[in-house]
Amino acid sequence: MFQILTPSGALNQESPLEVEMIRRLYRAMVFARTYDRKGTALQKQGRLATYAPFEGQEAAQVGSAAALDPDDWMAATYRDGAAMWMQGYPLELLLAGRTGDERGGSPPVHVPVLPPSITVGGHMVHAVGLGWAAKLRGESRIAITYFGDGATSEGDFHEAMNFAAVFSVPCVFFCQNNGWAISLPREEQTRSETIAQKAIAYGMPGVQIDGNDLLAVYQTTKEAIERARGGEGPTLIEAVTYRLGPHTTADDPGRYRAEGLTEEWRRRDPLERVRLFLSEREVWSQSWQQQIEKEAAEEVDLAIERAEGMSPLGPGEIFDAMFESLPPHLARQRAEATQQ
Ligand SMILES: Cc1ncc(C[n+]2csc(CCOP(=O)(O)OP(=O)(O)O)c2C)c(N)n1
Repeated sequence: MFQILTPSGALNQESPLEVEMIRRLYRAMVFARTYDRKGTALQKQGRLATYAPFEGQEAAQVGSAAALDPDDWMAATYRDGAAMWMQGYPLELLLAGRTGDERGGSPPVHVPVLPPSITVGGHMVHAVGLGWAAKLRGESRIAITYFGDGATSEGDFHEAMNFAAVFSVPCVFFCQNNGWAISLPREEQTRSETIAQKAIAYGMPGVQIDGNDLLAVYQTTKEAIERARGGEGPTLIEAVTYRLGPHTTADDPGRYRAEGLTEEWRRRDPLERVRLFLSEREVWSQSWQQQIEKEAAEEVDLAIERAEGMSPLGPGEIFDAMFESLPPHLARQRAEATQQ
């Protein structure tokens, strides 16, 4: 498994990033964790319908998204808020989506990110379509798709991987192997020893990396993006990580996994090793930490305010996002729903 930054903050090899950039990405991870914890709290207060926390997966999401160009496409899941935010998806829309508000799924047109996919694996074929379209149009943008270990058991994974390899589509398949698909452990998901080795069957490179290592994630994703942009086709990255929290706010992981395992992974916290690295170089301090945590909390609170300040939807509007013109039975239901 490829690793650059060890859990104790030491380098196995030269860093692909300057210290100042690592500091910026650390700040982004602090921001992501703040957002994530507030997401869970909001759900518990009944202000979100459901929330899927990504605590423990910040390096995988922030490190990979940092390697993208601003117009590269992203198709991700309900657990990928940090990656989506890094690529420009407005936080207030991520939050609004979690209340069930359809407007949360319509980012501004200049944001190259699809709404989060709840359908496991379904968005992977969309990412391949976006990458293929970019290639046919002679554009230099690539597509990245994020998915979990469980998604690799879906037919969509096979179709997306095969099509991307056959047509040399500029696409990066980024699997966050976080150990579990709800309560199903990765070992019961597939007989393959690794997720990365599945790439061999499709005829593309596959690489397994320490997904809690910001630098390994950044470097590997950067190389995969460069391959894709250079016309060399797709890559599968397996970022080995761990979901420290529950699957969603409706889940109790105590029923299917040992607390000791989670504690073990807490010692491999993706933020802590970067903090140690920065501290060693004297570019981290307690006061800076407090300052960035405060700034993150303020920014997230503002997004919450904006999301909660959106005008309420009328009963007819749930019919409006799917069809250009409503089929007759839905038109009838819409009329009924909107009758005073
Ligand atoms: C097609 C489909 N089947 C089942 C579900 C129910 N479901 C939601 S999340 C999930 C597990 C997904 O696990 P994984 O792909 O490893 O991602 P993770 O949630 O761990 O990030 C399942 C089975 C769904 N949303 N979509």
